[in-house]
Amino acid sequence: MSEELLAKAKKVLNDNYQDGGFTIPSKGLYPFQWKWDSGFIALGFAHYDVAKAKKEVETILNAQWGNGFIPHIVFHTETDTYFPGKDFHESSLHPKSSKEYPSTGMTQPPVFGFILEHLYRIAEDKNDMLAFIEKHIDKVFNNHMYFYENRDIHKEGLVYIYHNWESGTDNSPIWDDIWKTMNPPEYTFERRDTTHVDAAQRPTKREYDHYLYIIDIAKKYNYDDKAIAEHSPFLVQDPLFNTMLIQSNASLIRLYELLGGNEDITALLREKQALSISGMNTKLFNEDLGAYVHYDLRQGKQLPYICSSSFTPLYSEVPDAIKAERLVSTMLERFGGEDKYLCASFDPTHERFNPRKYWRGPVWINVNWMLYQGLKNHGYNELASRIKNDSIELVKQNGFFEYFDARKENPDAENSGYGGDNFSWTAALLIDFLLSD
Ligand code: 2M8
Repeated sequence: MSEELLAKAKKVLNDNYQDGGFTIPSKGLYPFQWKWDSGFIALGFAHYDVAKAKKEVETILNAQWGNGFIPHIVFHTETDTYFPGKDFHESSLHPKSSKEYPSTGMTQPPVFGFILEHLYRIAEDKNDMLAFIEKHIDKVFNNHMYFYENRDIHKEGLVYIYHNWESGTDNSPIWDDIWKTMNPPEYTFERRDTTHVDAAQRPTKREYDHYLYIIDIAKKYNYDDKAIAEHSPFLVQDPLFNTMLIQSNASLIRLYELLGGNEDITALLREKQALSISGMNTKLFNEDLGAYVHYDLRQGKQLPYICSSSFTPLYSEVPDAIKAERLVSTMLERFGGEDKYLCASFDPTHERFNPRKYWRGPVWINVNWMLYQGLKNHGYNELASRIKNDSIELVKQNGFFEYFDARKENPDAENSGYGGDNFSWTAALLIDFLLSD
């Protein structure tokens, strides 16, 4: 059975791979290269096609800007099946943007540090992979420095995101509080996502108005980080984003040590790492909720909601044993009922939970993969296995969907897989779940 599932997963990835040396997340719905998708996709390929794994990483890193920034979408091809495309984003407004690769002017979570380390773990030919890592690691380091130099405005080790699309968790109910502080114009545009996926599973038109308006503000300042920090109505420190930076820092330190030399770089990374870990614990941990939460820099306060990002610091050295225990009990209490698959993307006990709508409730395989790694690292082997088995089960029963209903008995639909079908990171991470311990 596993063999069959594995073969299907490889077929999804192979079919989504493009001539330009990158992999689309899903046909029609997402026709370009996305930053954090491409990290997870490379991990899947690493198990059976090392050349494609390397190419995926190389291609996105080629699109890096002169200031170390790596964009969230690289528009490799001309297609109008996606909105908003390159003409709306206009990355060329930024003086250091890539001349060769049109992209967005926003980013996504920093995956590549830990992805490079996983590529090394999986590689049979370690020397060959180390040579690849040596060639690319400085680009990833420069990306981290971009974050610390431009987006850590209070020098507390926590970097901001200025758009919900930067979080990766696009329409999370967390952002509803921010939308209440804004009143964007009604844009006229043609939605393309809802021609591929049932509108009930996607953000609303009014939410899209907010998304576009924040981009318009950033464009007004030519995507200048300082101006964005001053003027963007959305300015948030996200526990998932910062965790991924921290976990990637740790990987970079280990990889630089393996390569030898580089003492200045590792010393700098260690200094940033210590600051980031303490920032996470002092500013983003919410004692009452027993979880990490988002911090709204505009309003100067925590956004007190629990979502799957709240538990992802487990995938890092951020929580000590006491906080890790607290996170696990919060997760089990609110998200872990016997009638549910782990791990819903938003608090199932909250009124804003929606089991079918994208990042407002469904289970996502990439978050599950990070939670699995984190729980294992902190010694919660049983819970880690439950998350892994739930992920495999959801894919086995429903197919390689983008997201899944967390309810084991689903009264609303026969198939509990939602969003895009033949979705790349679902396939890629399933391959890793099946082939790694
Ligand atoms: C979703 O986001 C894009 C915008 O980036 C969209 O809705 O058009 C998110 O799930 C994001 O995390 C993901 O990287 C992207 C591609 O899979 O799709």
